[in-house]
Amino acid sequence: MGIVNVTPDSFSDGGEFLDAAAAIEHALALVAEGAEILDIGGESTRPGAAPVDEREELRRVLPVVEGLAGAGTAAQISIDTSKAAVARAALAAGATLVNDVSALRADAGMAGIVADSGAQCCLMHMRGEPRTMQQDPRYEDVVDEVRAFLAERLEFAVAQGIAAERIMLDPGIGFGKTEAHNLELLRRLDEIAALGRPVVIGTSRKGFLGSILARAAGRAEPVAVAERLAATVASNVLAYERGASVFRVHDVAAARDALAVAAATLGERWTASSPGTTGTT
Ligand code: PMM
Repeated sequence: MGIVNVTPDSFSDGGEFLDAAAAIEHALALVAEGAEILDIGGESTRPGAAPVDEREELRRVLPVVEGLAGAGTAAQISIDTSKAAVARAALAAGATLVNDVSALRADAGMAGIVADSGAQCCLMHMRGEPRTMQQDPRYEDVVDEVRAFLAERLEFAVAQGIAAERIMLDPGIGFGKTEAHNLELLRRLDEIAALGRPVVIGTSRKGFLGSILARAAGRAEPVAVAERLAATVASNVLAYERGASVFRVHDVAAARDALAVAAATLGERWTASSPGTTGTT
């Protein structure tokens, strides 16, 4: 899953693809690198980010979804939003996956939109909201709590008419979690995969990687976002080995090559949609 942030303030690529033409060109380049899903987002969810109103979010993402659908891209188009109106418009324009970091909690209309459209959805765990989520997050057992949350959201989604086969789950790396929480989730990702749905993992260039690299290099400040590619790849390979099947990344070619080797090493045949995902992912 290649990331296409149409935002001025995302933590690693904010402002780079704010113009629709630049975002579309970038998205098509990610497909050429091997992306099977393009995740289009118009609202940054980085820690401390301010919410974006519906009109502005639509203005950012809709031309990109329309442009990609019009270009006849082979990739599945995912809309990264928690707003029902944005999801509805994107689905009408050609998106077939709703990536909702609120797991259908932020907007009462979202579950119905997904259910009626027949689209897939990704339900992600987040503690709190982006503005405040990194203020001293605590858990008794982070994996048990995230797994219980995702099980409850899966049950809710199915009760709202979204077939289980259309649902993917994501532990939400970095969303209300310390470095130790993120690492525990990655270490025990098989417990999340045991819920029986494809697991999406998003570690790409995130802050905990910068902190680990800084300690390893004896540096005081987290390593810069642009220097986190190898760290991202390492976390994706380990997540794959523990059952993740969708990898939300900025750098698609590196992830694809690393995962192909990981799959071959584990004796599995690699396609971007293996293992365990439905046909379209
Ligand atoms: N991370 C971000 C945004 N959306 N969606 C899912 N499903 N999982 C994630 O980990 C996730 C997400 C924040 O990262 P970005 O600013 O690089 O998009």
